[in-house]
Amino acid sequence: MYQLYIANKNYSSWSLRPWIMLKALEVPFEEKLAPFSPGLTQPAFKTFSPTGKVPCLIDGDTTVWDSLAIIEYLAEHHPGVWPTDAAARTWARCAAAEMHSGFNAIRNQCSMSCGVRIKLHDITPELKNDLTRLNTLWKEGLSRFGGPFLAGKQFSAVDAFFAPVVFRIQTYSLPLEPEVENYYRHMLRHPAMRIWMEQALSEPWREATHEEEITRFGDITLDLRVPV
Ligand SMILES: N[C@@H](CCC(=O)N[C@@H](CS)C(=O)NCC(=O)O)C(=O)O
Repeated sequence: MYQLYIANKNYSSWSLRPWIMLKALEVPFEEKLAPFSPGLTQPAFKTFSPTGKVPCLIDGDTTVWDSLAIIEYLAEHHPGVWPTDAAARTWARCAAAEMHSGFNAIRNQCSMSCGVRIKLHDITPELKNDLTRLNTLWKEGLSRFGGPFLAGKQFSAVDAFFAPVVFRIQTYSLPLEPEVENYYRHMLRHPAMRIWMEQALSEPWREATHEEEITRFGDITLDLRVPV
């Protein structure tokens, strides 16, 4: 059985991608959750991942690190990771790659913390640009492939790549255009998203660096996590 190393569900956006993909495919796996220790780097992660980062998938003798590589590894072994329709598949790959290498303002100014709600001090021009692009991209996928997911009827890897953004939109009340609201809500209702959220809320850990990142650009208005 696969082993998937991840970190805190509350904070670890990259971990969510392969985790939700495996759940959506109904592929069994052993979840190995390594909570973040204090600080910027995680030397303990080096015991299972060559980069010292999560997520990391172990399949027997094979180690697959980096969320995009894990998704592609899964695509080689299981149907349903990418859409079957060629045009939808190409679009999904482009959008996932764009997420993997871009959207830096969303990533840096709205770091993932599923269990809190934040009022941003302001929407910087860089964040505004990312949000405009996000809305455009989602609108394009939904209108071209008919929804309810970004590349058509089935949840696919492109939705896995944007799943952390869905939680960020919720945390920071990021503005969405009406055409993409239903997608956002549909994703929040996805059974695997609900499980992730429920488990994130019940985590007993707080890590100072992540907590500091969350409040650098805004103020916490609500903390739904179990008190520690
Ligand atoms: N490009 C990598 C990024 C992985 C990554 O940065 N993971 C963070 C947690 S969400 C991490 O492990 N940080 C620990 C560290 O940098 O020491 C991927 O897609 O898997």
